[in-house]
Amino acid sequence: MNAARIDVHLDEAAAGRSLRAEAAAGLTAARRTLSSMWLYDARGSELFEAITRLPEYYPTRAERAALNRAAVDIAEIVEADTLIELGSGAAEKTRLLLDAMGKQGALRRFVPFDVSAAALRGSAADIAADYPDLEVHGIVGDFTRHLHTLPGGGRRLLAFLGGTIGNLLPAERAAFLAEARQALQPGEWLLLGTDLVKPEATLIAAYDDAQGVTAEFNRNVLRVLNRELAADFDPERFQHVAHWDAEAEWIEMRLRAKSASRVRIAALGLTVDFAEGEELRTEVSAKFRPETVTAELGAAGFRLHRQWTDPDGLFAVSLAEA
Ligand code: AVJ
Repeated sequence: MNAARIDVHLDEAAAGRSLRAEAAAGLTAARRTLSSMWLYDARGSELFEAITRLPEYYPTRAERAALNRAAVDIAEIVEADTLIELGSGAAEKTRLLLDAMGKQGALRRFVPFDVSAAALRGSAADIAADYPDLEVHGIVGDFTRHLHTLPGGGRRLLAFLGGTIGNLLPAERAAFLAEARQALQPGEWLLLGTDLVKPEATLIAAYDDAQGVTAEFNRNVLRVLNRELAADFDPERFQHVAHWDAEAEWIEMRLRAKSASRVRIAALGLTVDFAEGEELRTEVSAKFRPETVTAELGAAGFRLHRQWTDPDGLFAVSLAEA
């Protein structure tokens, strides 16, 4: 049996400290914010999986359709022997690339990279079992801090799919792309998935679905804070809000206090008062225009080689050379 090797580069204690410091700052700021990383505990990850199957949540299906069109061309253009996938939860889309790259013939190694050791062990083992000739080398790390730990050698394709880059603020995004460029050698490749700007009604429906799954996903973050930070939020007293910021071109998920409430966050030594109607931002999800993706890649030192979308033009995958 083909076993997967897993390297752990994440110091969980240090990661926890920086996340808590950021939470203390964000919860006491004039406009309250929380890192979207808190959304993904086990229940949050399950709820996100349920979101990807909702009729209104088009990004997952649209990206799959774009990759379906693109995978064979990508494999022939890059001729890579290594596929590195950041945030490698989406095993189904990974397989589209692995299959095309396997047929092309150069592929030898798959490097899934994820913050969650549990998710990584599962997907690495599944891929290792289904692709017996592939060397699987998983890395547990934070893609905003540990890109320099990626194994070198050969000719690598670094894939960052799902539109997750949209969860970074513009300055964080620029820093991430610059680090990705540094981690690659000239002639190696980046494949980037980005959700595209579209009519507001489509976006709001995708982030505020009729069944309320996204609302539950958003409110679950308060349960995470209750458990991880010994807080006493009452999730039922907060309403899910999806807001389109037309200026910044991003969706914000927010939690709006239905009534005035005082929350104790014991592990941070904090008491936070919410006025009725006051909002806490829990996520930004930026939407892109094809030409801004090209420009941002260019600013980081990448050269766009080709861009694909799904047939409806909802989502783009961009292939760029380092
Ligand atoms: C997994 C981060 C790409 O931003 O669309 C889904 C998360 N948030 N519904 C996104 C999410 C609300 C999703 N990403």
